[in-house]
Amino acid sequence: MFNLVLFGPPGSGKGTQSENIVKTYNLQHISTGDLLREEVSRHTPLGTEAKKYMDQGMLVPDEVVIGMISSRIDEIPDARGFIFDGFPRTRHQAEALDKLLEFKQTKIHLVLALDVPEPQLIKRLIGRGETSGRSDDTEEVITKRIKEYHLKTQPVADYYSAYGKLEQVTGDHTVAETFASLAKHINKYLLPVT
Ligand code: B4P
Repeated sequence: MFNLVLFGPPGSGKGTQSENIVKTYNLQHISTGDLLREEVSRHTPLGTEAKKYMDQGMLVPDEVVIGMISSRIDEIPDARGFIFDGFPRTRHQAEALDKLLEFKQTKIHLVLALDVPEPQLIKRLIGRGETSGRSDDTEEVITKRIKEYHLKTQPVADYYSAYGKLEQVTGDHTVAETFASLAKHINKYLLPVT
């Protein structure tokens, strides 16, 4: 089993690149953003609670997200591996993920961090907001999400760096060029299936 974390600030292209990685390496995609948005659209109690945080550009409480991840991993017992997109976003989430994977006798093998300059992030997210209708893609909320990232999520990079698992990848080239840079790292662990 090979497990990858795709890391980076809001709008750095985690969701975009995950699609390519999933197809090329046959990994199971777990995106906490997608899982939360699904709960919101189904108007579940979890979704109603999460929406309050998401609409303000804040992180959803750790326990909610960790519980969701744990059940999703359990649903796919024979996976070739997982790509975690947008998770972990706090040090507490990173530690919880390590414990969950250890219980399944596996671990995080590689963390790829997408590096994109802040003006570019804002431009991309405003652009996405114009078509996606996502309530957290307004300029005011985007600014808060980026602040929240620096405060709570950036330390996750140090956590993985201390274990020698972190690799930085430039994320402001085209989607194809960025994918090629990510693939160079993944190929050291796993052969493409396509
Ligand atoms: P997410 O859904 O994870 O969203 P994201 O970080 O904004 O986007 P991503 O980096 O995936 O960017 P994308 O590929 O779409 O989080 C949303 C919210 O959910 C969070 O704010 C939080 O409230 C909550 N949440 C999620 N996970 C959580 C957790 N673990 N704990 C607590 N709360 C959590 O790309 C963005 C845009 O850029 C797109 O329009 C794309 O087309 C464009 N783009 C991508 N790559 C490009 C490139 N190379 N060139 C030009 N444009 C590009």
